[in-house]
Amino acid sequence: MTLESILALVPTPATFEIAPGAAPFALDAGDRDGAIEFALDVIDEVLVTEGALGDEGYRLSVDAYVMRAEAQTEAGLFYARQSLTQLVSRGAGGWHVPALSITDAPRFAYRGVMLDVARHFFDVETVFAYIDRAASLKFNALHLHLSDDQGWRIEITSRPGLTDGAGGFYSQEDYREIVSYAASRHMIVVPEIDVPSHTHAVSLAYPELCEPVVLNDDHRAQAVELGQDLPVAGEPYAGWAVGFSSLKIHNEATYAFLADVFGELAALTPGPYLHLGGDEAFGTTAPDFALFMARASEIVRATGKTPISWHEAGAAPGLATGSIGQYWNYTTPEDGHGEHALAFIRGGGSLILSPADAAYLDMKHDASTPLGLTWANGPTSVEHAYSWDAAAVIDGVDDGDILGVEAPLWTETIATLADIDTMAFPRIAAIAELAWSPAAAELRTWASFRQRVGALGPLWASQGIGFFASPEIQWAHE
Ligand code: TNX
Repeated sequence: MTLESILALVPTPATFEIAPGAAPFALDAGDRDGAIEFALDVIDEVLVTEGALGDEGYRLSVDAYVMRAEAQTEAGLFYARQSLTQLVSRGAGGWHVPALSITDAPRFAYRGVMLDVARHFFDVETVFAYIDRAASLKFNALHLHLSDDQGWRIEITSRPGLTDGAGGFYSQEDYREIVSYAASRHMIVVPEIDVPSHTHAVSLAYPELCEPVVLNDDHRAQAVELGQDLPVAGEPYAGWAVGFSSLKIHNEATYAFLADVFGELAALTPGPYLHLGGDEAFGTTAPDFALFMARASEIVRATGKTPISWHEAGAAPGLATGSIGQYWNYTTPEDGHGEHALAFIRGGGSLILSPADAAYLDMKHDASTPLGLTWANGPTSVEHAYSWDAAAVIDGVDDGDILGVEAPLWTETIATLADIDTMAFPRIAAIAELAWSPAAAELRTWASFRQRVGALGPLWASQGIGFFASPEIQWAHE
């Protein structure tokens, strides 16, 4: 394989033509970073008003004399530039971009990555770095999991006790900076406050809002297996148990709290969505869960934002109309999970697909991976992360019901940017392609993907991304 013989682009474009044997656009010799800077300077960028490129599409044409990008929006030009960056390579005559033309637009409007900043907190610079990585793969949404049992990570001025705990949090000014950095890379921020469970951190600051800890046999067995303490009322918790905490559901003060929190978040967030969690409420009865999710989702909607919740909330008949469900069960759904997901579509909403056995970036790559978890059907290879289709997961759900695809990164075992990189890469590129590339795109195959992703190794290395050098991929060295 030579780099010249493949179109080294991830996600692969909707359509393209390579001019075989045509002279490439030559760039000044120099180090790779320098070459890329030069390429971005010389590209001829044109905003067009007509055509079918849409909000995010672009056309790119390169020959020996000119590199030209056309789009109807700044976002489209931005994606043309991301493609160009990946297409720079070194051939016999130095750095160049092959002669080609590409017409490209995304399959799904929502292409997300999630970072859990609650289990481990990540500073603003690290979030910026993750935004850069995601934007380079044409993701357009950063979902921040801002609260969990282990910590509350966003300043809420009306409830100042929430951020008294250890570990760190974003001031509202920090959050605004994240939002504007993301916007400059054409990404929205989707903030998540996970309720009614995953709220032990709330109970430390405002115990009157929360139920006592409810433990089950799984919690006890897991604590023994992992050698971790069980959660205790009134004490900070750093273990991996889930679903033992809950807000009080029959208490008006809970809903006043939610109105304050989601009200402040809505005011800070220009994007259209607020995520309210709703997963793993193991200590809550089904009727109480339904009542809570109905009221909480209406509180979110009253802020003017569209509520997103994890798909379990589809069990709640009174969920706010138009709610979006984020599906986390497997690429082959277990009993009941597909039905809960379908409830969002019946309720006038749509789905974001994040099947845990394929899209969860915190699953181990293989049995020897030091970081990560294995609960989602064991480790997740790059091939498995790649080899599914969003419209084939849930019977009766097709492209029109799907808002998009998201790759979550939970951080029980992940504490640094290097940890993020080694867990996310290269699988994040597989999810990027699932989210962007049309199912029928010529190169949307595993055989092609593993070559194209291998060709990106030198670019990632030059950007300081310590990707997992999966043996499934034949990595290029230059
Ligand atoms: C499941 S699936 C969770 C998180 C954990 C994650 C670890 C879902 C919505 N929640 O609470 O951090 O597994 O992989």
